[in-house]
Amino acid sequence: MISRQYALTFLAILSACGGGAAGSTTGPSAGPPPMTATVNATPDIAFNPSPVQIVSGGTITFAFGSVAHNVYFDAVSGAPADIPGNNAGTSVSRTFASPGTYGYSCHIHPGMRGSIVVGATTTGDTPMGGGY
Ligand SMILES: [Cu+2]
Repeated sequence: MISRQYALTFLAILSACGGGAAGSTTGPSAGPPPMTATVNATPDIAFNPSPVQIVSGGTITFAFGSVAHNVYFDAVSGAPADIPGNNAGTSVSRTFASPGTYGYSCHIHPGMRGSIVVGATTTGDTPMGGGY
């Protein structure tokens, strides 16, 4: 597994930044996006927040409230499995293994859309050439 490498990388980045509150979502956009994030599917017929950023290999948890929603990802390479049906009062997680932008929509409510931006696992670490 690569979790050990992840941990070391994160430690290095955190100490390089210094002083910043780990996991803060209100600070300037320095450092990598988080490993996990929660998207609320709200009774207001919206996904919030959107877009939301995580690192490659990170997990999004969709938190469904009192009004039923579902999540169908746009047909792009690397998109995870859809969350079909009527989901209310539950949470469902999906993992994003590849960098990219993943749009999705609720098929119950036309126009209810969101997007997830999956960044590279590390920023500027060991450039291998032919990168982005
Ligand atoms: Cu919906």
